[in-house]
Amino acid sequence: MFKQIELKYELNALEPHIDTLTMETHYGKHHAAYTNNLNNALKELPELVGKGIEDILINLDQIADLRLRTAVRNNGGGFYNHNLYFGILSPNGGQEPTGELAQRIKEDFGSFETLKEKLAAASAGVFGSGWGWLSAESDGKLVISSTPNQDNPLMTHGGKLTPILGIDVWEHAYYLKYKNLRADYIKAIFNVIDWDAVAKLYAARK
Ligand code: MN3
Repeated sequence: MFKQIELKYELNALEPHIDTLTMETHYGKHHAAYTNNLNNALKELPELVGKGIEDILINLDQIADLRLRTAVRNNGGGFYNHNLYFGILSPNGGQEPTGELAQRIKEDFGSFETLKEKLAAASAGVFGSGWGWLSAESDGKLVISSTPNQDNPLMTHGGKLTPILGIDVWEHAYYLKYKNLRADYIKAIFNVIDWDAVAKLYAARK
């Protein structure tokens, strides 16, 4: 049984950048539903019991039944992506990265500001529902990408990229407060991204 990440902050703690009603709906309904639907799909896939979610998502093509493969792709992706998303948000976020991650950002993008601009542009440019991503290769190189739906870099790069930061640009992530202004939501979310949490994922990359 996969379980939603426990939040390290209250549902109203990310105000005014992420509003309370959005958090209640997003974490309490959407993420809960992905998790529930994933667990239901896995009841029909006993061979996957005990595997980690990363392993399952990297090897989706090993699920022979196309209905179940789609269910795990969408709901397993939704489960994993939101665990990452809610885990790298914090009311104490918005700081500058430090240490190894900061050094690599400078090497790969020139500056933290440039990284934020490029990540914001990739996220804003998703057509329809999807995600903007910052991931790391095993040697530490940082890669920005985007995916549709609940796909993620584990699926698109066969495990060669470890996602370390995901920006959810589904309308359910921002529409209650920002309406059609996705770019304003993306600008605001940088105020609550916990770069210490991102750095931990970077250090733990595979
Ligand atoms: Mn979402």
